[in-house]
Amino acid sequence: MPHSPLMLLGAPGSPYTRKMLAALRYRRIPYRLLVGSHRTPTDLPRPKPQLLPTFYFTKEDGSIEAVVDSTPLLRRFERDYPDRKLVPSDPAIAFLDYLLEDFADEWLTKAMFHYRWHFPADAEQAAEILPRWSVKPMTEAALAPKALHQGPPDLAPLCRRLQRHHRAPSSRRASAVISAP
Ligand SMILES: N[C@@H](CCC(=O)N[C@@H](CS)C(=O)NCC(=O)O)C(=O)O
Repeated sequence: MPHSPLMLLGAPGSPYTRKMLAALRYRRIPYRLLVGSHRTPTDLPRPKPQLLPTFYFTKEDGSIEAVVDSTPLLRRFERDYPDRKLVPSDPAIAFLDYLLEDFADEWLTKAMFHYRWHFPADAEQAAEILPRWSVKPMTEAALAPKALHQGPPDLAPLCRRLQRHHRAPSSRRASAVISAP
């Protein structure tokens, strides 16, 4: 049985963090969420690749291991925690469960990001809220929407990525598919 509570680094705006928090809550696995990103200074080890959420497990020798990737992590929890399992015991239904999980894990985020950034009111709200959740603590002045678009050092890559996302033809094609009736 792993150490309790489980410790994870994540952000409320990260769909994979939300996925894992939902699973932990359903399974009633105690956890401690450190809100931040890998740009937040900590003494914790860095995983490869540096993704959110990152879980920290204490190994037998007392050292801490940083682990990412929600799908194998969910399976690890199936193995490590006996109660309220997510994967059905019937092998055929378990296969369907894996299929649905993989589909949602790989593709549902596309719809989520579409609805986060496609409509101007949503995009404005996201641009206002997300940096507060994912970047190291900053002053209100540095976080002001104007500063967000001009790009202070930590936010500039995020702004550039968002601008690319809006202009890319493939993203326009994906938007049409996602929002098709
Ligand atoms: N396959 C990973 C994906 C995790 C992931 O993409 N997390 C995003 C945040 S929701 C991230 O850390 N992105 C940072 C980046 O791409 O540099 C999982 O299932 O946990």
